[in-house]
Amino acid sequence: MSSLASPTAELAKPAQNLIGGEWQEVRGHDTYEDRSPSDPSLMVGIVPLSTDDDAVAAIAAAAGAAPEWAALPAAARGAILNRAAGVIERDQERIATLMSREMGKPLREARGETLRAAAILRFFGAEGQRPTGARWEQSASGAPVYTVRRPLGVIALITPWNFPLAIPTWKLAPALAYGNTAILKLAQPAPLTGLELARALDEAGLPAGVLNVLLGSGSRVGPVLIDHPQVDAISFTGSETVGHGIRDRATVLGKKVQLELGGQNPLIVMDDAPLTRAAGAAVAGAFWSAGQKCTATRRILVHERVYDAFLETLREQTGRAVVGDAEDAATEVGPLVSEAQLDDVVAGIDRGRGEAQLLAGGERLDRTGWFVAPTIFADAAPDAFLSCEEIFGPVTTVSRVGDLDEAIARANDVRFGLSASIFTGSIATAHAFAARAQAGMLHINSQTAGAEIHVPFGGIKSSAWGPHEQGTAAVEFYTDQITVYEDA
Ligand code: UN1
Repeated sequence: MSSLASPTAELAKPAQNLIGGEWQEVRGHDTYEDRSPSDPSLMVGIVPLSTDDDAVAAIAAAAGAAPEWAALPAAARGAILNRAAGVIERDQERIATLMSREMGKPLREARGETLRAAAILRFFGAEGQRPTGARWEQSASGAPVYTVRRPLGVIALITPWNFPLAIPTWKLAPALAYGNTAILKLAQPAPLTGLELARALDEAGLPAGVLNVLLGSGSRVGPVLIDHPQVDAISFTGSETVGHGIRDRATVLGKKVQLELGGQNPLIVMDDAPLTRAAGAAVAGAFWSAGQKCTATRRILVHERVYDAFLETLREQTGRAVVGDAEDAATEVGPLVSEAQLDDVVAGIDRGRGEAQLLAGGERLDRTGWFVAPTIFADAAPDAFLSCEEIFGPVTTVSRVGDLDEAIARANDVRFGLSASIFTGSIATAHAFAARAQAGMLHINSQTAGAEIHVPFGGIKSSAWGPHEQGTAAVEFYTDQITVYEDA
């Protein structure tokens, strides 16, 4: 804790935007208090609400810096990303502690997320050493025809609070690596963690204007970012409603849009599954970080032959999950990010009580902070609210299924398609699941959450729009592909 304590004077000063290479006060006077969800009496910082004028200034700075940044060799851009990775690694413990305090992510996971951000920067830092296109021969002459990638220009990155460092990084690192400049809008409930990414890049020598950071409310500055003619593309992670609104508005303007939205992720437990491991994955997927992941396990579909045995181990493991202050290294289930989020989750649980049987939890915890007990409902009907909608908290459902066909049909019977898991000892069952489950990320014998940095990440159906993110997929969104016919 002491590593973070800021002098009172510094706390009293509002955080700043980064625009055109300068840390600037916002062009308005409204601020809010950023408090710790584990203990709301603990102030983390004072954050200003950016205005339309701040957004316009950020866009102008990004547009001004774009030509020179795009003209640098990719390896030179990558060297800056690599140096920023080193800064994050050096400051790992301080950043992880800030993340835990500000967002309520348990320290164990916050440490992992911090290192994940550094690894993402290193992956994209090496893009300058990888192929940028393919080369063929023209049919009649044998002369070359090849593809190249070009940056899009200025990209707005609108990021959520639940991965307050990793998601800004996995949008920003490819945006910059491929030669774009960016405006990064950090989420209102946990923006100070994301500012650490900007600080690291600043320290690493990123030229002025290449990255511009806006604090404050998305509903305030979002419309400016979406509508402004100098913004070429928008990448957004967050709710389905907001995401679809951004898509509908931006695509009409001819902009490229990438959305990562919600999930209603199933985990299937077959009768040949290792039950203890499957229950461990269900607990981790449903309850770690208090279920505040779009990849969290919302529905557990269990073969009827092992239902009772699975339920027993699930309840037992849920009972053992360590709920506590996010900054305690032993904590597995921390608080919800804010009181508003707590109210939403409690309202979802109350609605669930009317449609399914409550097996565990179901209450706000009687302690300081925005805590809800890990909650399990049984036998929610396929069309129940609990089965169809995303409650963004430590809430999951468990249901009986008769066979694999029924499990896959139930798994697919939602409008979302982000991630899905199966636990089975059978290769044939696993392959049938891999062929038929409707989700962008499928897990065989592992939990629904979690993502490797070097592989594509993204959903299908209503969980996403546009190209996938991360790893080898990121180039599709952040560049245009151009084909060059080269005759002498
Ligand atoms: C993960 O499961 O580690 O907002 C990543 C989210 C997702 C990221 C999940 N876009 O929760």
